Amino acid sequence: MASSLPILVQISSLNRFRLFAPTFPRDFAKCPVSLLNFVATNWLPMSGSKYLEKFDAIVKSFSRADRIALCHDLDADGLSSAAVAFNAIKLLRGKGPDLVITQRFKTVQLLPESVELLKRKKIQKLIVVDFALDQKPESIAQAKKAMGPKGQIIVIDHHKKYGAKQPENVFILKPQDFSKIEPSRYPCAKLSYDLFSRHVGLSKSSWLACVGLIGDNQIKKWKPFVKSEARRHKTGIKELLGVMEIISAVEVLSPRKLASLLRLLIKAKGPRQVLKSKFAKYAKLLDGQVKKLYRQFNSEKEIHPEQSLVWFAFKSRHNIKSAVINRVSNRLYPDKTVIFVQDRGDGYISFSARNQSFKVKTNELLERAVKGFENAGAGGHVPASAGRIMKKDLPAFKRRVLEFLRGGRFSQR
Ligand SMILES: [Mn+2]
Repeated sequence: MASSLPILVQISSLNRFRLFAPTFPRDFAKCPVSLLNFVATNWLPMSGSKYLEKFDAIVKSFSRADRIALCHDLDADGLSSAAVAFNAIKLLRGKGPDLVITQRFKTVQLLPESVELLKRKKIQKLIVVDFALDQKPESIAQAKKAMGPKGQIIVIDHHKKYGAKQPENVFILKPQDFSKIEPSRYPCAKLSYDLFSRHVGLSKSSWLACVGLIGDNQIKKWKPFVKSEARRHKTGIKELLGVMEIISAVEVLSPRKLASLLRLLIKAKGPRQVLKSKFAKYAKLLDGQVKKLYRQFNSEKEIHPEQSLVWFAFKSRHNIKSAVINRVSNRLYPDKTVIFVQDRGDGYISFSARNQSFKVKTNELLERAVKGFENAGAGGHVPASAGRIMKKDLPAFKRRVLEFLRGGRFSQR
């Protein structure tokens, strides 16, 4: 529960100190406190608790008069994070965000119309959850420009760190800053829940944190939390999983309805309200398509033993690959790199990669494999990542992936 957070912080700041101690005089205990303070504030990077203190200060400053916007990723963790953050802001200042931005498609940048909205709605504080806006510094600059000199951006995210320097009035908070938990194992819905729980009682939203971490494939890591919060809400893992599947299905089959689904998640008292809603039919629809693609995978997959790689290319109009690749990678090939390559018939190829063993950094593999390609992008977590290239670059992309994996690049440990 939330109370575990301060302990984590203590452990992580202790470790930082231990790392640093060998370069310090042996009997540093005898050093004047002022010298220690000087070293801590001037030589060391911001310590874990400093990051949390900064988060606390920002959150405490939220007032009714502020114009606040919330922007989020489109998957189950992204929507759950947004619902948790929405409810937290409402508790903090007696009023939810003034604007919720559910973008047209999944991306780590703010689309031009989103930037325009910030301007038109006179937003002063933008909160972004579950995507690495630091991957797009130009997006940060555009948002800052739209909000004016006093505009503030807060990013709560659990992807890898991209930008080294944070511009003024931009605060990017990731688990890496204050916790030893590998960031992909700390889904943003749980992260947001833990962070905002430092200020408001969020137990009514804890089931949403569970939905998010199930969406990001982290139920094993957080089993005690999920079990206790399921009990609190008189529900079970099966129902939480059902909500996750509904969000994923709407994301794939009808992304334009995500904004309305988010409003339901914010209002709902528990999973049952979502399972009974008009959105439930999408999960059934998607399930049929997933089963079909799973069969196609089994007959058409390519195994590359030298690279410990399973490669599968297919055509589909819907962005269905995440739902299937998770199943394949968890159930059949947890030890291998699995890559799905999807042709949606729009001149682009989108792809996903998984490696549940953490032996290959799939995010860095994909980022390198698209480098220099026109209109291309890639990113994500060590065990789960994705991206897009133009169709003409597919042969070169595949050649690079095979070469990188054969050479053992992007391997860990
Ligand atoms: Mn996430």
